[in-house]
Amino acid sequence: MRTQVGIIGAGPSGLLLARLLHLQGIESVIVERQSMEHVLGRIRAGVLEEGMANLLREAQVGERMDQEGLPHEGIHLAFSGRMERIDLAAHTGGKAVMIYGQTELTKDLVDAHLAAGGVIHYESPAVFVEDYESDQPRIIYEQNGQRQELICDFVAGCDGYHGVARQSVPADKIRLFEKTYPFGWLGILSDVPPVEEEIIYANHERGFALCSLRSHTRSRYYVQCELDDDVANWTDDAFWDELRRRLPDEVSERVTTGPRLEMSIAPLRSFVVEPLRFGNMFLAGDAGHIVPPTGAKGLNLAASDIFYLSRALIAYYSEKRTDLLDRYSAAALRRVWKAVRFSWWFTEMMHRFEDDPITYRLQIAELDYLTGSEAGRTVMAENYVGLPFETFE
Ligand code: RFL
Ligand code: PHB
Repeated sequence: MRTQVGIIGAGPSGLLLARLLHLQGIESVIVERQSMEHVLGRIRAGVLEEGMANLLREAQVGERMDQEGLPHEGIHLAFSGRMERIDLAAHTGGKAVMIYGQTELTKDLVDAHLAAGGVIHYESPAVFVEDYESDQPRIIYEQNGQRQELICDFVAGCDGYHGVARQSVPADKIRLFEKTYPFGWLGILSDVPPVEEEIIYANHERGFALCSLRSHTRSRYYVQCELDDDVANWTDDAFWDELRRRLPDEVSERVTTGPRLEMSIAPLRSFVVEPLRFGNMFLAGDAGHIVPPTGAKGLNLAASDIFYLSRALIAYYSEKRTDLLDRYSAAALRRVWKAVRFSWWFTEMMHRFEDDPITYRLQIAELDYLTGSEAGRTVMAENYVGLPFETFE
């Protein structure tokens, strides 16, 4: 089989790229390891920056997001029994974030792409990318137990942290930067009204907690847990008790509990690959970088990579320009590193690290300073709503 752009992975990165290319008449084929049901059943991110929301509108998949999504102009930081609201809009000239689940967004992308005749091969794991330095790179994948080849002009490795695109590159051609954190997040999804309309990030001596939501009737909560913890150790009641203990009293009293729709544990890591381009193969999204979820940047970084990559590929096919392809890696990474830094800083400020009383006192002093200063609030707000995409044309 032959196509212009071969895409590995039907997560948000791969689908958004396919959609933006399709709208410019550029052909792609996506190969995805999992089934469609599996991909659409994953519960992940929920906060979209304005830049990402705009890119989804450009990809003509913003309709349901605009109808059902909840624009948020503020977040709360809870610490020392207090709650401080950061007014995102007031500190960023009116910017907001959009609450809309990655699960819904992925469904919208799949529906639009298939309706437009797009090709996605599910249950077709890529095993290797060959000849990516040549002008005919090939994705080797499996389908129904048979080895298949997809010959392309370009390969987009949108295959997440465990993907094969990155692993097709010899170790001496790639630099990996990685930091793991000594804890995870235990998350619950439940059809109960959220305790607060806006997201709460809570620092507590027992550990971090997060109150988020998907709608007015569906809540998403997290508590920091041990890395080796297991969902099987947690009853619903144990989760709700632990969550309530970590919130200020006034908030804790208002938590509505209910049965889980889903419960899972996610590890936390910071990870960056340099560069993001290898000949005619490009990495985008989680294939190229991971951030801890504090700050909600992972999905948004996937979108900013695709912003740069789609423009670079479109300039190549429409004007035979190669300069944007040459600049992709540096432009994407510049924004990636700033979000990696923000996510690391926010993580360090909010989580419990061992039994070190000075760390906790320093965190509280930092939160007190940050929320008591206009400059501090602005730093938080402008990072949270998302730094601007660079001009890339
Ligand atoms: P994805 O979504 O992981 O998609 C990659 C796709 O590639 C497929 N794949 C392969 N396909 C073919 N052949 C192979 N060999 C393949 N290997 C892998 C996979 O099956 C998958 O379908 O990466 P993408 O598209 O780059 O999107 C990135 C986002 O999914 C990710 O950044 C966020 O979900 C991260 N993240 C969060 N980000 C936020 O911005 N806010 C959040 O609140 C947030 N919460 C989360 C998260 C990630 C989580 N994970 C990964 C456990 C919560 C969780 C639990
Ligand atoms: C979520 O709603 O899943 C969520 C929100 C904010 C975060 C992380 C996750 O920082």
